[in-house]
Amino acid sequence: MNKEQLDFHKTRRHEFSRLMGEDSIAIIFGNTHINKSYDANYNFRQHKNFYYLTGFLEADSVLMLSQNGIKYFDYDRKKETVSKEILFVQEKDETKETWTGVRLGADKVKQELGIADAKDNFDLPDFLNYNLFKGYKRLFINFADLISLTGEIKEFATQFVDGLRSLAPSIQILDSSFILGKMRRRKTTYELKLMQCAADISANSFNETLKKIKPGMAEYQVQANLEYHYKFNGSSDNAYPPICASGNHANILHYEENNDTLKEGDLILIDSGAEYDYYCSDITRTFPVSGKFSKEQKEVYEIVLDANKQCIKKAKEGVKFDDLKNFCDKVLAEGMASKGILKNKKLYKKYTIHGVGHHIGLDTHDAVPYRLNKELDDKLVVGDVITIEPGLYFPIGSKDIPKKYWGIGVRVEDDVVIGKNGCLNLTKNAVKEIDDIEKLMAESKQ
Ligand SMILES: [Mn+2]
Repeated sequence: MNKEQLDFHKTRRHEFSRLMGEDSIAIIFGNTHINKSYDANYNFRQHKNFYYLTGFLEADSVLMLSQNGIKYFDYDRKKETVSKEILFVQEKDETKETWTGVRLGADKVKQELGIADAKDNFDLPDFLNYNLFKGYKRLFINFADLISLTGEIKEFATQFVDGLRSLAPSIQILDSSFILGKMRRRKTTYELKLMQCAADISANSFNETLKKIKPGMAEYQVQANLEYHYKFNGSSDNAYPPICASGNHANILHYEENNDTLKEGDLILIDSGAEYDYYCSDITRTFPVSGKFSKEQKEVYEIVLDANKQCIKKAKEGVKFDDLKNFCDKVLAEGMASKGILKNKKLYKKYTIHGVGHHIGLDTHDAVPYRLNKELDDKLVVGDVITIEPGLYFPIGSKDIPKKYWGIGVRVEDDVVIGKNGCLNLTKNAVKEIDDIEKLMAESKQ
């Protein structure tokens, strides 16, 4: 881990401890393995909040934090010790490491992760039973994740949950997610660099994939092209399952089957993003399968692209997320009316369906609180990263829409960083102008 990353996680731990306040302690469980079938597990992915605080990628780890310090009897040093941060990790084990990979071990935590103290994770139950709850008023814990723990950590956690009952009258037990969500909302310079990497990998992969699209291809082959470029360029995972929705499938917002065949004259809507160092990107582009938009497809696309560009222009500090959504709907509704697609403007919501966007960061739909929250109203602030993704959807059978538009679904989505006087578009390299799309597709056919 380089110094910049070490400093980032360190400042996150300090800030979290500060926000918890005095007389508080936090126990944050990392992820454990999730079984796929029989003796095979899913690929291990660290819990995002745990990652945010530590940068540590091993399973079965637990972080303890307290501003006042955590008192415990250290049997190695044979004296009472106080520590503001302790990481519990898997113990070193030659046999197990031969099968499942090298473990960092408690001895190297300070040097590698910059966390002051470390213990083997089997020390945890003792720690919880005998040393922990002396003089604390508040315990912060990631409750929702506690339930899904597996393996050895599940045993510790079960004992711990049992113990909570006897603690409950004397200590306030709180979920750690809210404070962490608030912290995760504003991205630091370090995080924005990683998000730009994720966005660049995705944008370039979209441009490369665009060149391969042609009638007769399977949607999963479009997906394979994207994923090849993600992985090849250093992405560790998809940010979410890619949506490669041709024709009328584009009108199902979370279509993930990707098993149909691309047909001449149809559009294909691709909503996908690479993850880079656990940070997500989220792009949607809509391309003509044959390389040229039809007249009707072009009309719909132009309205959506216009809304995308106008909203990006408007997004800056102080603008309310809800106002941005209303503005977006207005542009879409007026666009539909002016082109004679929708006569009764009042019905626009049936065809715009979703909001203008969402926060993005370590999660695609970033786990941050906003909207309808008195403490944090929905005004955008510097360092927010949001998606802007207007769409129009005309499924086959849409009553209020002329038949020639049926089966068209268009969305254009970018990821932007909110600044004081405007925003920075992280995904601007993914082509979205009609001329650029058609030109790239024509070039690739020569
Ligand atoms: Mn999105």
